[in-house]
Amino acid sequence: MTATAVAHPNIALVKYWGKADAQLALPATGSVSMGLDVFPTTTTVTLDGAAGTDSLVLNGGAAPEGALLRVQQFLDLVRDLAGSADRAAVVSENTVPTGAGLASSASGFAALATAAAAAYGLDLSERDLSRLARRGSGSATRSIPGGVAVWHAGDDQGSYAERVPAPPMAMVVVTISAGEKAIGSREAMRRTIATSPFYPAWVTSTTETVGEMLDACAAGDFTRIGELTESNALRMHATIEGAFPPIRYLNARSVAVFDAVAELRTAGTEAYATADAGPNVVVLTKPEDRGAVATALAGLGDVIESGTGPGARVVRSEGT
Ligand code: 2P0
Repeated sequence: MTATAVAHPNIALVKYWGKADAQLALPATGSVSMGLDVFPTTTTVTLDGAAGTDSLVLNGGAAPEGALLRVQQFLDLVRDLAGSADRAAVVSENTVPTGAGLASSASGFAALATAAAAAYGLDLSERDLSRLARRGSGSATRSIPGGVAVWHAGDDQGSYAERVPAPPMAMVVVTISAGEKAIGSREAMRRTIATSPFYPAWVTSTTETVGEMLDACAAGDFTRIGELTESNALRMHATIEGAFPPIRYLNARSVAVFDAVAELRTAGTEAYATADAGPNVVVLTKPEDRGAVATALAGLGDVIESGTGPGARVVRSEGT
């Protein structure tokens, strides 16, 4: 059996920051995202009953040991579900430009979950596929449905992502730094929970914001969606900066993009900034404004425009 799947990254409008259960990858709060239509990951999983171990090729080269281990642990979950002992060869092509600063784990584990489920003959609903992707990486949960999606907090059964109705939206990715981030989000989440005095307030306020965001999406209220997006991103960064030792992802050039976005609003163009675990900034716009926003921000970094993207899907499968 072999299956190939494609998945896209997503950018959170209401952020996921911290787990309630690391083993089951249950988030401390819900989150809401927009899927992108750029930077797909394409992953092929081929079962090999004769192989003694799983293998992983990333962008044509041997994968780092840590990445292979994470993929093997994920495939163990799939094998448990399928009742199979077969090892697999995994080949993954990630089109995120080096240093774009968009986490590849969301599209990566969404594509892997989709391809592996098909290759191992699991017939999973979208909900169960998103629960499975969650075990690979939290943000991958939201790349299964694509579009504008909510990832529910809850127990193992209840923590999945699904699409929600929303107005047409676009994003402009502003890449500031090609450098590796100083500290990975997994470790940074742990440190934030353990040491930031602001973390309990983050959980309380974000839980509230998820509800407000879903209301704004259902109402098609782009302005409210944008205001909540920028506010929630800054609250996340404030919470992370409250950790000890402190973690600061935004740099002076990131802040310059937030300022430029505020100036765009003053000048009458609706745009709202957000940022994840790194210095790059992503700007939420209306589809009709994305070109103008990209032009206005072009001097501050490399800009790439994106519309709202599709969910993960199998593009090829063979065998019996
Ligand atoms: C998000 N981020 O909601 C947040 C905002 C980064 C900042 O999800 O440990 O790679 O694999 O569950 O999903 C990045 O964390 O973490 C992330 P794990 P993940 O998009």
